[in-house]
This record gives sequence, structure tokens and C-alpha cells, in this order.
Amino acid sequence: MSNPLYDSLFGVHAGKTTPFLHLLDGSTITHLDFLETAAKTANFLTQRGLVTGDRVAVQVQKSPEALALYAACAQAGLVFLPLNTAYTVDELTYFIDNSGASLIVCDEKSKAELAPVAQSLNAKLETLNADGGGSLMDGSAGMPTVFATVERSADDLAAFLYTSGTTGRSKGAMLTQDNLLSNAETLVKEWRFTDKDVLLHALPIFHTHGLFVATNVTLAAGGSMVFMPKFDLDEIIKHMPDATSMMGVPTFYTRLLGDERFTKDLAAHMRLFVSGSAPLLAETHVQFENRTGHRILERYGMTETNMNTSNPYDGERRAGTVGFPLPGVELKITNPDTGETLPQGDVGQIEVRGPNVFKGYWQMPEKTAAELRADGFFITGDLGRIDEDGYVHIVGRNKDLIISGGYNIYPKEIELVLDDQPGVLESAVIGVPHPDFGETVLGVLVPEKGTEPDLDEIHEAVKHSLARFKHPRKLILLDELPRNTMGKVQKNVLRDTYKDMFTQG
Ligand code: MCA
Ligand code: AMP
Repeated sequence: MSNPLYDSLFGVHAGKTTPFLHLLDGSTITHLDFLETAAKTANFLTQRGLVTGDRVAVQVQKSPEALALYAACAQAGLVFLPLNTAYTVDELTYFIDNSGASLIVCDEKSKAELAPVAQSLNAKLETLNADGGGSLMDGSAGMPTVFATVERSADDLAAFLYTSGTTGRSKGAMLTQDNLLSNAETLVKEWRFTDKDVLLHALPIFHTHGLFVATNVTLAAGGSMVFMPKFDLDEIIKHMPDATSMMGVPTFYTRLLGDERFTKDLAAHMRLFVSGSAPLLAETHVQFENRTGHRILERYGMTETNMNTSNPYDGERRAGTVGFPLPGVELKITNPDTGETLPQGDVGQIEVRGPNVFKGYWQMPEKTAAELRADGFFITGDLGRIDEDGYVHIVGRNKDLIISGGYNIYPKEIELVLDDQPGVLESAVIGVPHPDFGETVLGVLVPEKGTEPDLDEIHEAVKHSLARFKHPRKLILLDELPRNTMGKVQKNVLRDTYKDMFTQG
């Protein structure tokens, strides 16, 4: 094969006039239409001077054209770099600079702010709006509907996804064609996807879950998707009777359970609900089964590894566990200090190896070496154990991370901003339980002696630097942070003190 990812996910559907995307206005986009848009876009990108291996940084709303841009990058051998639409210009500047992107594709609304960034970093800029308008599609409109697929091998890079870290600076995870393709093909088999499947797609397409799991699995199976711009309870409920499957973060499921229109009858045509990206409470699992008769299938993955484990399709889907390692994925529990494998049943750090595991962090050899062992095992930073039946349980994290509504938030990144504010001596950012998002962000500030920081101004400063979902929902002033005898801040003490802040009353 000349380009495994393109050929297996997209090219394989050439000429098919069956639906690929069902849109909310009732219209349908066939595989043929979709691939023609992708080919036109690939022609345009190439004509704009992009060459194999160039990075394309994309911050756009979810649309069929945005998905076609992903296909176009695969076809033209470009590295697709999707970015959360919530990111601020400060955050974007770092990603564009660090990745050395040759092209930025953004919404018309961000153009004025991003044009100087593009110019200073020597990147081209095109626009793509939520309705498909903008210079990217204007430029592609007159292009040929066929494109000679660029040769790529399984080990070539297909995508970069930025993931934050405990030091505050984001790292570009380099994903190869095979990382994406092998995982999609495994999941199709494990979750029994076929060309009869209609997936409710309400996730964003700038992260692994919505793009490399939901979309790639549907493509690999030849199915179709009800393609929603975002999670909208009314639309989910409206379209569920026509669908067969849904993938979502736990917030999707708690929101569905909070709506009385969500009944056993409504879900009768569905064959599979998948949850991931954050822990699904055992309680949600049980309530869901009581309401619908379906057991949610929980799986576990990461940006760097795609999916690692899954509960079984046939067999017991055990609440509070993430199931078994996927075929081809090795998983072990090790001692975080020595790296030695621990006896079965002990809690330790989760390490994984397999064709799904990324190639390393872009231009960060030390960070790569710290997390990806020479023998191929990746240190996930999650803590877990394997029970006597082989089910993997995630029991905690060995990394300072908050997961809010499925989005990862690294406290360090927020603390760096808070520490810089006038009157702030130091800060600690923690995650506390939240009924909708699972966890939410709380900022604890210690004022400099004799000062009283202006909390409104601090909220404003954070707004300027960081994406909305990272903003502390509340800031609290404390005279000092709890510390252990080594002087290390005891975040567990803070988490315990404030654990009921958003869940009571
Ligand atoms: C929106 N807001 C959030 C979040 N989403 N704040 C914290 N955490 C969030 N996740 C902000 C909005 O900007 C808004 O701010 C306010 O919270 C309430 O917005 P709301 O309308 O309720 O939110 P929404 O638009 O309905 O979004 C909630 C959501 C969404 C549907 C849960 O966040 C979402 O689609 N999450 C999925 C994330 C995902 O795909 N993760 C996968 C990563 P204001 O009120 O000020 O306007 S991949 C991954 O983790 C690995 C690989 C894996 O295993 O999958
Ligand atoms: P990210 O790096 O943004 O892709 O997030 C990956 C992290 O999400 C993992 O390291 C886990 O901490 C968490 N995660 C993903 N799926 C699950 C799950 N099913 N249960 C608990 N945590 C999960």
C-alpha cells in the first residue's frame, strides 16, 4: 500500500454513494462527496506549497469540511495538528511555534489575532468557518476532485497532538500512521463495528477520543455518523432512535441520566455505549443499566497511546474497571521507583507497549526518554492494579492532573499564571469533585505579606492566558499552604478540605 492510513480509512470508500455523515439539517454527505472535498483540499494545500511532512495547525469549529481537512492531510502526507477551539492566542502561539507549522487554519473570527502570529512564525494562514466558508474552501473549490495520494509508510508521522505536562509546557505527541490505523482496526473488531453502524458523534474532533477513536473506527468499519457540532442533549435524544452506537466522556452519560426523556425505549435501537477519557463512576454505570438495560463499555486510553484497554464486548463489563489490555497491547504494573514489575494485585504505575504507542515528543528527547523506555514501554503516569480476573483498575494518578469533562488540565500551567499575579506569593491548583464535569479546578492563593490580591483582576489575567475550561471555578485565599516535613505542598490535604465545595447544596 502506498499510504496505509489514507488507503485504509478513506481510499477504501472511493466511489461509494452511501452516507458517511448525517447532518442535523437532515442532509447527508456521501463518502464520494466527502472524498472529493478532501481531494480538492489536498490539491489546494499542495498548490499553496505544502510538502510531505509539513505540519498543519488547525483550530476550527467541528464541521464536515474540518474532517475533510484531516483526510486531505492524510492524502497529501501532511501532519495534522488539531487544536482545542478554547485555546487562547497565547496558547496557540506556543503550539504553532513549537511544531514549526507551515500552515495555520483558523476561524475567520480569529484571523486578526492570528495573522501576526503566522507572519512572525513564517506560517501561511487560511480560514475555515463552522459553516464551511472561508479561504480554505474558496481556494479548494475550483481544484480537481482527484488527488494522487502521496506515498507514506506505516512508520511515518500522521498527526501531532499536544499534551500538557507536569512542568507546565505542552509536548507534541508524534503519532504515526500505524499508531492510528492499528488501533482503529483493533477497536473495530473488539467493539464489533460494521458498515451498518450509525454512530452518534457529539465529541470534539481535536482530541483522540472524537477523531482517532470515534471517527477512525467508523471509517475503518465503513459505517456512518450523525455528526453534531457539539454535545447537545436535545439533538442526542432526537437522533438516538436512528443510531446504533455512541462514544462519550462520563459527562455525556450523567447528563443523559439527568433527562427523563432518556428511557429504555429511546435506547432500544442502540447496541453500544462507550465511555472514556475520565473515570466513569460505578454509580453511573449501575444507574445507566437500570434505566436502559445497556451496560456502558468503559475503555482506557491516552493521547500518546490511543486506546490501551477495553471492557469486553461479550462478557462482563465490570463497573469501576477499564477492562483488559487490547490485543497487541502489553500492560504491566510497576514500582514507580525501580520500574520492577509488581506482583499481580499490587497497585503501581501502569506501563504499556504496543503498535499504538507513539513515537515520542516532538523535539523533546529528554522528555521522551523520561516517559518512553528504550524497550518500548510507555510510563502512563496512571496508577492501577490488575485484579484476579485480569481486569485493569485505575486507582489514581502519579501525575498532577485534573480531568474536567474529559479535558486534561495540568495544575502547574495554571499555577505559573497565578504565581505571576500582583500580591500572590504562591499558589496551589487542585481538582475537586464536580457533579457535571467529574472534577473541576480550584485555585488556592497565598497573598504576599500585607497585601490583598484582587481576585477579579486575577480571574481576568487567567482569562487572557488560558483556555476557559482551565480557569479556576473559584479562588481561595489562605495564609499558608499545608506542607509536609520535606516542605512539599500537600495537595491531598487541600483536596480533602475542599472536596465538597461543588457537590453540596
Ligand atoms: C466546557 N466548559 C468546560 C468544559 N467544557 N469547563 C470545564 N471543563 C470542560 N470540559 C466551559 C464552557 O466554556 C462554559 O463556560 C461552561 O464550561 C459550561 O459549558 P457547557 O455548555 O455546560 O459545556 P458544553 O459545551 O456542554 O461542554 C461540556 C462537554 C465538553 C460536552 C463535556 O467539554 C466536551 O465535549 N468534552 C469532551 C472532551 C473530550 O473529547 N475529551 C477527550 C480527550 P462559560 O459558562 O464561561 O461560557 S482525549 C482523551 O482524554 C484520551 C485519549 C481518552 O482516553 O479519550
Ligand atoms: P490525555 O493525555 O488527555 O489523552 O488523557 C489521558 C488520561 O485520561 C489517562 O492518562 C487517564 O488518566 C485518563 N483516562 C482516560 N480514560 C480513562 C478511564 N476510562 N478511566 C480513568 N481515567 C481515564
